[in-house]
Amino acid sequence: MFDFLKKKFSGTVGKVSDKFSDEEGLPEEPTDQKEIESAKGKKAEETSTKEEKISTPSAKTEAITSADTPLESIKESSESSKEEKTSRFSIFRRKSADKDKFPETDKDKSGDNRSPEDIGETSVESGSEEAKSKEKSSESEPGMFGFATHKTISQGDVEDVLFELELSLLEGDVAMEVAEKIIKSVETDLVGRKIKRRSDVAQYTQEALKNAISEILMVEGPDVNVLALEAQRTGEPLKIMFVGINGTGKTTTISKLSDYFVSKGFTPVIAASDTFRAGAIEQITHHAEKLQVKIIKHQKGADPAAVAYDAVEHARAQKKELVFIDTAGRMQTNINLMDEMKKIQRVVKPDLVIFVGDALTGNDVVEQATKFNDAVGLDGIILTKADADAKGGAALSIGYVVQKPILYLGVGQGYKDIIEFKPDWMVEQIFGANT
Ligand SMILES: Nc1nc2c(ncn2[C@@H]2O[C@H](COP(=O)(O)OP(=O)(O)OP(=O)(O)O)[C@@H](O)[C@H]2O)c(=O)[nH]1
Ligand SMILES: [Mg+2]
Repeated sequence: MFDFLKKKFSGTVGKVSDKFSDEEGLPEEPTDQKEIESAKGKKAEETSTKEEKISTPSAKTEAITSADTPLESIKESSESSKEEKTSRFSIFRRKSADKDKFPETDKDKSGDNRSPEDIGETSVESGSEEAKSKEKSSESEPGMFGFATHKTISQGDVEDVLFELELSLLEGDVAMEVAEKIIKSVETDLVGRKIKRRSDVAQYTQEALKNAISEILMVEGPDVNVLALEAQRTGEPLKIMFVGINGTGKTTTISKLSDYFVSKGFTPVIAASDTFRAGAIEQITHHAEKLQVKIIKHQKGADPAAVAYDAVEHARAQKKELVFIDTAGRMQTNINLMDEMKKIQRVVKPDLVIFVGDALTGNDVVEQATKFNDAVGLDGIILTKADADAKGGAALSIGYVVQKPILYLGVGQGYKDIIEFKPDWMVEQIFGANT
């Protein structure tokens, strides 16, 4: 489902690693027992500094095998990225710098109590000193006692690869602002990091990409399961209105969710509030009968708000927990139909307004969601046809751009073809070794 993104990100890991593959002086892996122990200790320390779970360096190295050939593209150095470096990753950076200090025992042995800062080991994070230290980044930096050779990742090491990644993301229907955020975040995370062995590069790049994607996908929103349980407890039905343009899958999604919640022991009622399109009432009636779910319907052309109102009254009277309001598809530019949707909202006051969008339409679906959000205020998003979407750009972008979470993904035409969307799941789909 996210093969395109998976391939591009793993390609990026490979390309950044390739930059360091010919470097002399960097060991491939820890060589002696002492170094292995020290690496283990540092790894544990690093893991505790981040909320993100990180897999082992060897797993990360496997992930780079599908790297594709770099394009011959070079981007001019951007000034703005330098400002970013002191932003939200500064705490992480400080910790990262700390862990690069030499082991206590070695200092004691030598009697040299100078801190790494004293001997210029940690780059000075200001002004021209910083710029200089970054420029010479690919040079070998000998450690205090000669055994700990390391290099620092510079902007020059990553900018062409990241520029290429940005282009790929745009090609994969990732929204411009999301692609830019990913690139900035990865650059901020990587530039200035010290590496002691080549395998560090793959690991750090993968971590940086994972951090960026996790942050993009982290959008707070409602939990429909929790709200349904709350409705069961209080006896006041949970009213959900589904909106979107024509043919995105609203009616199908309502059928899928009806089936899902029936299987969980709830009793939904469907409001056939698409009184506009020919055949719409028959279509949803067919699904309701198949699923044995109550449907409230009026004649074609009737007031959709009145249908929704009746469905809510029925649910209240019969102590049913859920009201799913189907609505006619409408273009965000159709003022009359947009006003009709607002009328349903005024009359019924739905607890949740969910936008149903077609993942295949890429950037368009993000634009549509933005318009619907402006018109009625969305609470969540369902992306359909994810089963046929090879790019994944809409899934990556829509929640971040609209600042409403994706709640479910439609993954086929059958009633069971719906999955709850969890950011961690998508991160795993993109970066997991076995997906
Ligand atoms: N492959 C795939 N097809 C889907 C999915 N969801 C819906 N569809 C198909 O998309 C088509 C349109 O679905 P509908 O549910 O009628 O869409 P709608 O939004 O209600 O359309 P209007 O009522 O015209 O606005 C149907 O053929 C569905 O089977 C999905 O997740 N995957
Ligand atoms: Mg429909």
